[in-house]
Amino acid sequence: MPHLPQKILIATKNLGKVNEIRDLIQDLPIEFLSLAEFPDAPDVVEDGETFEENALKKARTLALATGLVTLADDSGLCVEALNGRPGVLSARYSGEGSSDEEKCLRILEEMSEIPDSERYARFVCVLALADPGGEEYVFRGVCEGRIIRELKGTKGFGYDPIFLYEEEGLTFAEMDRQSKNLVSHRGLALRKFGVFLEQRARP
Ligand code: ITT
Repeated sequence: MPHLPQKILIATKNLGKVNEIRDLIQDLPIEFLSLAEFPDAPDVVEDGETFEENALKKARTLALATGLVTLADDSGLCVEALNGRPGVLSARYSGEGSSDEEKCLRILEEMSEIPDSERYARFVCVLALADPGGEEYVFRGVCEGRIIRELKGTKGFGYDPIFLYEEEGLTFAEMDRQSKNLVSHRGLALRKFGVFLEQRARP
């Protein structure tokens, strides 16, 4: 991919992700399209064992289906005391179609006996960029924190209300989008993606 693509499809159905991605990639002459503009796009079964496998599968499938350079995000929460769960199962932990609150409550329940000193967790985000010709790139970001014992805050999405970002003393759901983006797993991966695009924008 020697040149900057004119259009990039953001292949996610998660509005929380779309908002964070749009916030961070604003300054380049690229039109970002969403899946809302492709109602017939295929559903991708996320059956990989790693975030990388799933992100690449989503990006590759949608790039081939639409003919557009496509960016996909696979991400999730990995809790040390739960042997890395929910991990790649983050979106459907607590059952298919469960709400964000139900997913958070399930983690809290599973961790009820875990002492404060062992509640380490990390958010991981893998962004995959695929072009219909078969070129593929991956950008990864990780953010470390702790799981608290109740839900706190109403911003963000997913597991944000139970994830304490210790440097701020706040959960991600108590931080506004800009502050979260500065330190989050997705923010880090997106900045790597931004550098990649800027290198291609130079004449
Ligand atoms: P797409 O596959 O359409 O992108 P999804 O929500 O199904 O959307 P994933 O399979 O990557 O996406 O699942 C990621 C889940 O991990 C997501 O649904 C949240 O529950 C959680 N997650 C990821 N990033 C998060 C963040 O920044 N804050 C809170 N929870 C997050």
